[in-house]
Parts: sequence; C-alpha cells; structure tokens
Amino acid sequence: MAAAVTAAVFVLFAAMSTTRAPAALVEQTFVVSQMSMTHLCRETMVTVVNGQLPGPVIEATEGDSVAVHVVNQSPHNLTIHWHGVKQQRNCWADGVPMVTQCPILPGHNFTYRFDVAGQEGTLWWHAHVFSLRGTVHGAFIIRPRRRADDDSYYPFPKPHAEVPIVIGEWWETDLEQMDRDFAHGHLDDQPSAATINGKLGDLFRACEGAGVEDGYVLDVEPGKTYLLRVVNAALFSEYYLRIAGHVFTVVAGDANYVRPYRTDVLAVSPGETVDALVVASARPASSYYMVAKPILTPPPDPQIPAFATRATVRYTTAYSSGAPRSSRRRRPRSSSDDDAPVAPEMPDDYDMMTSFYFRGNLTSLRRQPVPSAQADERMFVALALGSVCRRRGQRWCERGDSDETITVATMNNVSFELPPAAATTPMLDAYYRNRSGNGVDDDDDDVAVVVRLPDVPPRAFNFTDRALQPTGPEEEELEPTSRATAVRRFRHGAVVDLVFQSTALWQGDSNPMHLHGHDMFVLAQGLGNYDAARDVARYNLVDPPVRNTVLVPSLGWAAVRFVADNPGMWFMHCHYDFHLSMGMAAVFIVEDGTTADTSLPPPPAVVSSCSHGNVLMPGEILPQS
Ligand SMILES: *[C@@H]1O[C@H](CO)[C@@H](O)[C@H](O)[C@H]1NC(C)=O
Ligand SMILES: *[C@@H]1O[C@H](CO)[C@@H](O)[C@H](O)[C@H]1NC(C)=O
Ligand SMILES: *[C@@H]1O[C@H](CO)[C@@H](O)[C@H](O)[C@H]1NC(C)=O
Ligand SMILES: *[C@@H]1O[C@H](CO)[C@@H](O)[C@H](O)[C@H]1NC(C)=O
Ligand SMILES: *[C@@H]1O[C@H](CO)[C@@H](O)[C@H](O)[C@H]1NC(C)=O
Ligand SMILES: *[C@@H]1O[C@H](CO)[C@@H](O)[C@H](O)[C@H]1NC(C)=O
Ligand SMILES: [Cu+2]
Repeated sequence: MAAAVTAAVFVLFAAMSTTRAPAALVEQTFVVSQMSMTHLCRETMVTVVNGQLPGPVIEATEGDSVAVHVVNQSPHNLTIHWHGVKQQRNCWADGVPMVTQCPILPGHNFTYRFDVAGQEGTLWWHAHVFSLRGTVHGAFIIRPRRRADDDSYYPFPKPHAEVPIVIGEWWETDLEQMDRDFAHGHLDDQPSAATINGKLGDLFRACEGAGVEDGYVLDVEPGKTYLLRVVNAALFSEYYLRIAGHVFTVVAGDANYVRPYRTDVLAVSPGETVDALVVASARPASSYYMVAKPILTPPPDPQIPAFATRATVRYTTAYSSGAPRSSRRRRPRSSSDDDAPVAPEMPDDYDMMTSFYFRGNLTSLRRQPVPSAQADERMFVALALGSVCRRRGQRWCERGDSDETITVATMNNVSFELPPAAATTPMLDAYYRNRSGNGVDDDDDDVAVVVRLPDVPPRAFNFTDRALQPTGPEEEELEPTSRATAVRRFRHGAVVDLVFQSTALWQGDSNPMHLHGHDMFVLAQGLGNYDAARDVARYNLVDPPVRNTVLVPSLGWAAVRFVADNPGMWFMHCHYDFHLSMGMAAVFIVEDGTTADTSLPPPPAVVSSCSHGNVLMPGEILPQS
C-alpha cells in the first residue's frame, strides 16, 4: 500500500516536472505529377510533388506521428523514402522499391505512416526510384518537443527564424531513362545547373533578353540569428556552402546535435544535412552571396561538368527602436540595388581537404553511449568500380572500356541487383514470411543469385594506388566482377564495426554511404589505406558524431559503428546516384530479437502490391496463423 502511494506520487511528480506538449499527427498529401518548367531558355518536363521544386517541407515535433498520402499522378513507378527517419520496428514504411515495398504505380495511392521519436533536427524525404529524387525531394524538419516550463528547448539560443536551404541540381534529362543508362554503364548524363531552393541563380543565363536566372533571396534583419537547415539533395556532388562576410556555427548533422563548431564553410555530401546558425552581423548596407560549389574529382577521372550556384543574403532594415512609431506597415528596405553583392572566396575545384577537416572537427554535443565493448561483427568494405560482361552468363569478355562489358559499382567485389522475384514480392515480404531464409526464392531459374556480402574484400590489393585509376594491365586484372543480391544478416543487438575504404580502382571518387534504419557513430576517418594496427587507436569512443550518411573520403576511409537493433531489411548504399544505379549497395537484414517488442511487426493493413492492384489485405499475402 505504502509502496503504491509512493509510486503514484512519483508518477505525478514526474508528470508535472516534464509536462510536454502532446504528440500530434502531422498529415500531408503529396500529389506527384509532371510539370513543365523553363530554365536556361528551355522547357523541361519535371516530376514534382504538389507542383513545387523543392517539394513541400514536412514540419513535425519530436514524438509526433506522421501520415503522408502519396497520390501518384506521374507516369513513373515510385516510392518515397524518409531519409534518416529511423522507422523503429516499422521497416514497412522505409520506402525502398522492391526491398520494403512494391512501387506505387501511376494512378495509384499509398499512405506512409510512421513516428519521429528520439530524433531532432533536419532530415529530408526523396523518391527512391533512384534518379527521380533529383526533383522529387524536400526537407523534413523535426523540432524538439517543448516542455511547458521551459522555453529554451533547443540546446542553443532560439534562433529568430529557421530556413531550409536545399542544394540541388537542374536536370534536362529524363531521369528515369538516366537510371537505365547508368545501370547499363552509360555515364554520359550530367546536370545542366545547380540550385539553391530550386533556383538556379544569377550565374546562369536565362533566355536572351531576359538576363539571368532568378536566385533564392534570404532576407535577414541586422543582429538576428538564423538557423539554416542545409540539405544536399543533389544526385552527383558534394558541395561547399559559404556566405560572404558571415560565419556559420554548425549545431547538428543528420538530425544529431554536434558541439557548436565555428567555420566559414560547410561541406555537405548527397544525403547529408547540416544545421548551422548564422548571425546577421555584416554591414547591412551591402548584400552577400551565398554560394554552393561542387567538389570535383581530379583527372584521370572523367571531368563531368558541375556548376556552382548562388543565392543572396539581403539585409532589411528593421524598426530601429529609437525611431518614432508609425502606423504605417514597415516595409523591408533592401540594400542599394546598384551594389553588387559581396562574393565569398570558395575552395578550389579539387579541394577535398577542406571537407576532410570540416568533418574531422565535428563531435557529438553530448558524450555518446558508444558501445565500446568488443564489436560483435567486423566488416571491411572496399568501394570500387568494375565490369561485367554485357551478355548475361558469359564468363569471359574483353575488358577495359570495351563494348562487351558494362561498367558497374561494387562493394567488396559484388555489384548489387534486385532478385527478379522482387518484381512481384518485395524482399521484406518474402523475408517476413520465411524469416529463416534470406527472404528471396532461389528455387526457380532466376538469374540473380543471393550472396552474403563478404566481410572483407575477396582480394587484397593496394586500394589507393593511383596507378589503378586509368584503364591498364593492373586495373584490368581487378576489374572483372559480378552482379548479385548482396545481403548481410545481423543478430538483433549486434554491435557492428564497419570500415569503408574508397579505392582508386578505375576512379577516385569519395562515397557518401547511407544506412537506412540506423544512425552510425563515425569513429574515425583517414586518407590512404586503412590500417587497423595503426588506426583503431584513433577511434573516438567518447563523443563521435552520429550520422545516417558518412562521407568516405576520396582515396581514404571512414570507420563507423552501429547497433543492429531495428529488425527488418535495410538498404545500405552510396548516395551518389550514379554509384547507386550501378550497384554500390547491399541489404542489411537485422533479425528479430527474442521479444515481441524487438521483432518486426506484421505489415500494415494496407500494403502496396506489385501484381494485382495496389491494395491488398494482409490475409492475402501472409500465411494464416
Ligand atoms: C487517390 O487519392 C485521391 C485524393 O485523395 C483520390 O481522389 C483518388 O480517388 C485516389 N485514387 C485511388 C486509385 O485510390
Ligand atoms: C579542424 O579544422 C582545422 C582547420 O581547417 C584543421 O586544421 C584541423 O586539422 C581540423 N581538425 C581535424 C581533427 O580534422
Ligand atoms: C525458408 O527458407 C529456407 C532457407 O532458404 C528454406 O530452406 C525453407 O524451405 C524455407 N521455408 C519455407 C516454409 O518456405
Ligand atoms: C600503394 O600505392 C601508393 C600510391 O601509389 C604508394 O604510395 C604505396 O607505397 C603503395 N603501398 C604499397 C604497400 O605498395
Ligand atoms: C573480383 O572477382 C573476380 C573473380 O570473380 C576477380 O577476377 C577480380 O580480380 C576481383 N576483383 C577484385 C577487386 O577483388
Ligand atoms: C512499374 O512496376 C510494375 C509492377 O512492378 C512493372 O510491371 C512495370 O514494368 C514498372 N514500370 C516501369 C516503367 O518500370
Ligand atoms: Cu559511391
């Protein structure tokens, strides 16, 4: 009795001291359709959500439920992925076509339902039929849940305003066709421009007589602090972002707080987000360019044109407090139009070190409970290009830029392809029904094989030897590879150490590696070949930054640790679109735990089906139990 009373009092006390605003349902409808847009003097059909580019911002509060009704009025099969949302025990809503669901067919609808619990900051959403995400994307903001007795619910002074800054590219290509081109080893497509919040900016010429393209304008009041929520939604490049005359204070990356880090330049790779505070402390009489500039891979890699783009930060004069009050509505006055905005000095085209140091300076805001016990699983994954014979099943063919081969991208010498069975049954469905197998039938005459993603590269070589970059005898020996459905199973709760090694094999790209369903502790990064004997000692096990996308530097490595505690099938892939379409991907299976609340629940009542219509009741696909 006494114990019960004490418990009741305690519960009441706890409830009082942490009174939180109640969780809400954030509901939104995404109508996906095609729209004609004119840039660079040419009309282009683009696939967009709600007629907007970038698409609508989702704004939620930590702990909210989200429901997004997707109405597919486009001619494309598509799914939407909620990039960075952990989807704890909710893999069904992760939005990877043929892995977690069938695509939403043209003319069909699908509703995604999920919670955003335990995450705060900036994430984003995008189509996951790969290249379509070039125009089907938007920011996803999760604000901290405010306690009733506490106004300072951010771990930094509350900013005056919050501004999504979405870096993207303008494509005049049919993006679905481009995907197929990449998958067949044709890498000729390239963006026509870069964008900030969908605008190309004044570095690009509009039609003759119409001058330059519009740029995004951020109006600021002197002395106020702005929280920029920067998303790199580009398909191709990592970008630097700078604002002339202003300094950033980075406060979060991938919706995980970092210790405030002052820098005049941000580095954001595709898939990543960065939250940064900017104080409008420059001379208000001028305006200032905000420039996003891609990082290029130096020759001998093919020099794909990539473009810088710019927006403007413009000071508006607020009421000065000493001035007499007037009933007239305050009109923002822009700085003199005659003055060209001040331009920032940008890093050089091939400067990767500024990005490397930027990342090296990020630490988690709080000490992290890094599971520092011995890892249960260790993997070393080499990222490379290779080639397969164009004719399926053919074992020998001419290599080295030959027409007989298709260029593909690999993880430990496997280039990912979906099993043909996934065209009718998503891998997760099959897995759910037979959790002891890989979730893929390999009984019939499928060409694709399911293989275990090797834990180490099957063949040791000097990973970062630049002599491997151009086609040549050494390269040609390593180049042959194969396609398969690469999967790797993890016991529920396994602590996994994963080292990614970017290689010089046939290219010298960096690789932004993205893991679905989990965040990763980024323990260390380095240039050259990873050497455990030397590099494990450098692991930050105290306050490593936590991310869903880790940039593996060009000709370098990154070491991450994650806890495989979210049952389901999670895509792990490079967030450069060309690498993804070429097969730099794998599926991580996280097994069920021992209890119901550590196991994958049944699929939601309405799931999309590949074969018959789009609405299927669970009884139709699940064995009666
Ligand atoms: C999809 O949703 C829209 C808007 O809610 C509705 O008008 C339409 O009938 C739905 N289509 C299907 C196939 O359910
Ligand atoms: C932090 O940034 C500074 C300036 O770019 C750089 O010199 C330093 O090496 C960086 N620190 C790490 C650990 O990367
Ligand atoms: C489940 O998968 C395993 C391994 O692939 C297979 O041997 C077994 O027959 C499957 N069971 C059922 C009921 O399909
Ligand atoms: C690997 O290649 C690099 C760059 O060509 C070279 O400097 C290094 O000595 C090589 N390492 C080994 C072990 O051969
Ligand atoms: C990949 O495997 C093939 C054999 O299947 C081999 O010829 C090639 O050298 C390997 N390449 C690498 C980078 O391991
Ligand atoms: C869309 O998906 C359906 C069912 O999986 C498939 O039959 C069709 O070929 C796909 N269309 C395209 C353009 O990929
Ligand atoms: Cu890559």
